[in-house]
Amino acid sequence: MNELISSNKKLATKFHNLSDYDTTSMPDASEMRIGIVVAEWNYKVSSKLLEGAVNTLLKNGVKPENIIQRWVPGSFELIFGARKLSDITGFEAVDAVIVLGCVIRGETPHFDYICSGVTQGISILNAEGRIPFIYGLLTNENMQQALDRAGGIHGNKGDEAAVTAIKMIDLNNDLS
Ligand code: DLZ
Repeated sequence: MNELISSNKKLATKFHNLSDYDTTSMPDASEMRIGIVVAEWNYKVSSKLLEGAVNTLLKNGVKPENIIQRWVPGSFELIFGARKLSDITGFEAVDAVIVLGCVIRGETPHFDYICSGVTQGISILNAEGRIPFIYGLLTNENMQQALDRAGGIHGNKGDEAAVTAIKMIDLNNDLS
């Protein structure tokens, strides 16, 4: 048990860059179907998050035709978009939904309302326990901080979301 804890700790402290992950321990993703909902707001950032997520999914063996992507106007709409994608049934059903967006603190209280709304919404969807919903929302003070995390010096949160989706689908398959 101690060994397990210390190896997990090592993993947690080793990776600072959002795009860093152990490529040798990734589950087989060749049959996974993944939905991605992206907010148009702060397109310069959200399009980079999308690029990162799609590239990482493809790199890990997800088939292009198994990535189902939709745009929504702003981050607040990510919840509805994610829910709708997750409602698809039959052979087109997705195994996980990634939401991607970028909220920048402005001069209005909108920032706090949107961030907490999206966080709560995605938490509720996750708590239903049907499929995993992956939270790829950047919540930053300014545009530079966001760009740093969307393919900049801190990596790309889209990559991180894609890796998380694959791992959570694998966990769900294992436990279902
Ligand atoms: C209204 C708004 C504001 C002020 N800021 C952002 C933001 O930084 N990032 C984002 O994704 N969306 C923002 N929005 C739009 C809301 O998410 C939402 O689209 C509108 O309130 C309509 O429901």
